[in-house]
Amino acid sequence: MKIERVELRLLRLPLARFFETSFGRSYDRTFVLVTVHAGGVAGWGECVAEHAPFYSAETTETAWHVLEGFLVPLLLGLSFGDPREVTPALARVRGHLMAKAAMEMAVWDLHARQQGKPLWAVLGGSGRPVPSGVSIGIQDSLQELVDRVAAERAAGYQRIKIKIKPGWDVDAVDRVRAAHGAVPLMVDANAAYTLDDADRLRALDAFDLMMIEQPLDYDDIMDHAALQRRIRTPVCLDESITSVRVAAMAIDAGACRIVNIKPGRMGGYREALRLHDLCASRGVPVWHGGMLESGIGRAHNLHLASLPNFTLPGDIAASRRYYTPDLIEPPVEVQEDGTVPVPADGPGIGVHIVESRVAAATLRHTEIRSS
Ligand code: OSB
Ligand code: MG
Repeated sequence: MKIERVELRLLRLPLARFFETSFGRSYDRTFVLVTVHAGGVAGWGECVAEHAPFYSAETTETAWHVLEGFLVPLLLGLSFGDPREVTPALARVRGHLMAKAAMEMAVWDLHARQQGKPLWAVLGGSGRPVPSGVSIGIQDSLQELVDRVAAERAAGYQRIKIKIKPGWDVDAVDRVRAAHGAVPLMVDANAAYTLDDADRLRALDAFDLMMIEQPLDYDDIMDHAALQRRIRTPVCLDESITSVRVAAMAIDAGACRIVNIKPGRMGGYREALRLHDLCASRGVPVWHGGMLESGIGRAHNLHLASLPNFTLPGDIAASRRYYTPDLIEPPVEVQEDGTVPVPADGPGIGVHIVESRVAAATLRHTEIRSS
C-alpha cells in the first residue's frame, strides 16, 4: 500500500460537562484528526494529545508539528503490505507516541476498509460488546460526586472510577461507599502522590477498591513497586506504560497487577496488541482507557477493546457524556447491561463521520501529498 495524501485537522469541541483531574479542569477538548487516503479510500485516526502537556509531554501543537514535518513525510515515502510495518518506519523519530499513534491507527482503519472488514477483525478482536465503566472527575462538593455516581449507575455502567488528588481522596471514597455500597469502584490519581503519601494511600485499602490507577510519577516504575508492597489494593499503571518493554519491567518488578491499555499512549495498535498479548501471557488483566475522545477515537477504542484479555470494564462511555452532538451518527450508546456495542456501520471503524460537524469544529486544516 502507498498512501497518496494525508489530511491534518485541528479541532476544538466543547465538553458536555467540565472534566477535572489532579491536573486541573477542562471545559473543552482540542485535538488533531488524521485522515490517510489511498485508492479512493480514507482512514481516520484521532490524536489523544491534549492542549496542555500535563498527562504527557505531548500537546496538540507538538503532535501537529511532528506529524506535518516528520511523520507524514515518512509515511508518504513508504510502500507497505501490512499496517504493522508503519511503526518500524517511524522509529527514527524519538518519542511523540501520540502523534505516531494517530497516523498508525488511521492506516489500520484504511487497511480494514480496503479489505471490507471491520477493524476488530483485522486487529484479532471478537466484535463483542465491550463492558463499560465511567471516569468521574473531581467535583465541587462530595454531595455532587455522590449524585454523579448515582446518575451513572442508573445509566447501567458496570464500574465507577473517581479521580483523586491529595485533599480529594479518602473522604471522597468513603462518601461514595457509604451512599452506594458494594458498587465496583476504583480510583485514578493521575500521578498526584509520592511515596511519602504511602500511609494515606494505604488508608484506601479499607474500601475494597478494584485498583488504584497511577498513584505516583508518570515515568516511575520502582516507586510503584515499593508502594505495591505496602498496600493491598492492586496498582494499575496508565501514564507509565509507554511501551511493551516498560510494561514487562513493571510487571516483573511488581509495580502493577493490572494494566490500562491506550494505543494512543504507546504509538498505536502494533505496540498495544503486543502489550495485550504480553499481559495475557503473564496473567495480568487489562482494560481499555480513554482520553475524552470524540466518536472517531472512541470507535477505535471499542474495536480494540473487543480483544479477549480486556476482561475489566473500560473507560469507554456513551457520546453524551462527552460531546453533544458527537462527530459521528449514530452516537455511541451504553446498553442496559452496561456494555457498549462495537460500531458496525460499514468496514473499518464502522461509524458515519458527520463531515459538517467536523468542518464546524475545525480550527486549522492542511493536506500533504506525496511528491
Ligand atoms: O487518566 O485515564 C486518564 C482523560 C484524559 C486524560 C487521562 C485520563 C482521562 C480519563 C477519562 O480518565 C476517560 C474517558 O472517559 O475518556
Ligand atoms: Mg488514568
